[in-house]
Order: sequence, then structure tokens, then C-alpha cells
Amino acid sequence: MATHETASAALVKTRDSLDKDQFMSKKSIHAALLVPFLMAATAAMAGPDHGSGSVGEPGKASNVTRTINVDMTDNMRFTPADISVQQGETIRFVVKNSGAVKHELVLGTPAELKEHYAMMLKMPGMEHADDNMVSVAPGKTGEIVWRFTKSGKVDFACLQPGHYDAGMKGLVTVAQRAGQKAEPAKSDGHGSHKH
Ligand SMILES: [Cu+2]
Repeated sequence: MATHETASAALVKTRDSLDKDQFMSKKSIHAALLVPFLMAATAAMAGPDHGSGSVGEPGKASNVTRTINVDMTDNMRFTPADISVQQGETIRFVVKNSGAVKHELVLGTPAELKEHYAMMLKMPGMEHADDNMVSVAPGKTGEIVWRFTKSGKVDFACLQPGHYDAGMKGLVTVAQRAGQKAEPAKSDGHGSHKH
């Protein structure tokens, strides 16, 4: 009967490990469900996506091609409010707050800025920080290093409550680089030559 016993033991063992497997897979399912939930929660806490891809990308300090000084005042104005750059340029914005209240410079599409501003109105005093923006205390200077990857217009604004409504906004015009297509990443270059 040794064979039978062994077989039973094996059967028990198999069922045991099956239970364990089932338990493990349940755990895995929980983990799998939890991850997107956590990601959604994190995204919600982080607020609207700044969509850095649509207006450019964080720049590297070592790639800075030009420094542009921007002044912010309690008149709710940026000086200059109209800035011209070349596609592909990495700009260091040195942003000075000459006012007596906090101001900030946030780069984004009009839709992103409006969405972010609406959130700032709901949560006044909210601290926020990202690569595409800088909040500057009165009398202080801050910096943004940003690479403008696409030609077109990139808006910027101060999203402190009331400031955007008062007209504290500006525009970066990104000129298309000569010989560069609007979407260079999508071209493999095979259209222009024969094999
Ligand atoms: Cu402001």
C-alpha cells in the first residue's frame, strides 16, 4: 500500500500547492487591481497633467542656449510678455518677482493653464511645483530650464488666484527651425532617398 499512500500524499500535496497557487493568484489579482487604483489616486493628487509633451520638455542645464530674464510685478504683468525662441532651443528663464506678493510663471497650453488655474482657485495657497513652472516669493528670483521641441505658440501665465484673470499671461513664439519638419520624430528620412 506504499504506492497508494504515496499517491495520496502526492495528491494532498498537489491540492495544497494548488490552494497556495490560488491564494497567490488572488493576491496577485488584488495587487493588479490596486496598482491602477493607486496610480489614479496619485494622478488625481498631482492634479491635471501639465502635458509637458505638448509645449516642450524639461531642459538640461548643460544644453542651455540662451538666458531670458522675465520680470513679474504686482501690476499682474510679465515683462517681457512676448518671447521668441527657435525650435529646439533650451532656454533658461530667470524669473524675478519684483512685487510684494507671490507670483509664478507656468508654461502650458491654454487648456492646461485654465484647468490648473481652476484648481488653484479651489485650493488657494496650494503649493505646487513642476519642471514647467516656477513659483517665486516677493523679491526673489527663480529659474526654469525648458526645451521648446515644437514650433508654434506656448502660453505662460501666473496661476495665483486672481492673477491669471487680471491678465498675468504671456506667449512664447517658437519659430520652426530651418529645414526641420513640424514632426521630425515621425520621419525616418526614407522618403527623400532611394536604396
Ligand atoms: Cu502673479
